[in-house]
Amino acid sequence: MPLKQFMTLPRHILEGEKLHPEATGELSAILLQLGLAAKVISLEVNKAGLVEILGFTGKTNVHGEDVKKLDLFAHEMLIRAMDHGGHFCVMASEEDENIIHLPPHHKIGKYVLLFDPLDGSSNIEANVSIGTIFSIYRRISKGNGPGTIEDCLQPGYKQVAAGYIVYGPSTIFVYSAGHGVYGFTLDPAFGEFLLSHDNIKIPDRGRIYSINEGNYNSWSRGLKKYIKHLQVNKFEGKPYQLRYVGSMVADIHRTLLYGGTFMYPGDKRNPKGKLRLVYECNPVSFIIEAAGGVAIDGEKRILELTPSSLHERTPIFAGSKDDIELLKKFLDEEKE
Ligand code: FDP
Repeated sequence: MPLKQFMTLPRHILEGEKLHPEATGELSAILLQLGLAAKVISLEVNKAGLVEILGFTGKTNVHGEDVKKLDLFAHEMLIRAMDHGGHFCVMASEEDENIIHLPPHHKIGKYVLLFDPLDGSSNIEANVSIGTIFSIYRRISKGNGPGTIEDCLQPGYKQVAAGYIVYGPSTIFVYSAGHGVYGFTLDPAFGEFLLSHDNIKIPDRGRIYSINEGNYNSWSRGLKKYIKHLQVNKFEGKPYQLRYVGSMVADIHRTLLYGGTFMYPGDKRNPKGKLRLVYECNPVSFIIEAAGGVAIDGEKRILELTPSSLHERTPIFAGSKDDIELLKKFLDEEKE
């Protein structure tokens, strides 16, 4: 058995910390705690088909979408797992309209945690992969008191670490603290994440494109032409393939491993697309870039956009370097 199979997530995090003598161990503690929360959420997600947990709570989230019990469970679990370590000054979740302050009796720290507790949740009842996405920043607001909205609205390039957990056939935890991207698969037998994807590099080109083609008629001319280009051309002698799960974490994870493009464009009806800059696009763009890929909003690098509100949306085109460059040419040509 190759040695890497014994590299647990905690060991990997702690060994990574030793490479940075200046590290205080706080970031390691945060990642370890996120790993624990991921295990608890994974367990609950796995039970979804067995217990009567599915169904609506009768509430809607800030986007007017129905909130299912698992969304709330994951949201509350992450807060409970992360609010007492003394590492954060503020948190924000896709399931909450406002920033989340730490309970007054807990120490206030220097980091900021932003998360989408259960992404792709409209897929839960069909037993399709869903996930959790997280972002960690340093606080920028002055003083040692509670953090502010300013701390949550930083451009994505300021992320200290980011990652996601996919609850699929296996549960996989993918993270980057800026140096390399690592994936750990949960061994359900002894409840530990084991290194399964060491130093992930996204291929420079891929054969798969991923987009909700049902929106075709609302796309820009450049995007239509690009998709047509893929449909009539071949890559390494074989036709391009369309794959779209409709769970961003699952589509991004496949793109990371196999290459190609993941796209959620703006269109005539929704010029800013659907996906949220702070909770979804920034963390996955951080991962894609750390693996050697590219993520843009059609013009600019996603990580350079400064969010103006917690729940703002942005178009996103992310994936293999050469594929995104080609796509950008198509988008630019139609602008002229
Ligand atoms: P969901 O609505 O199921 O939560 O941001 C939410 C998201 O899923 C993404 O995970 C996914 O990529 C996208 O929406 C799918 O949107 P479409 O159904 O419009 O394709």
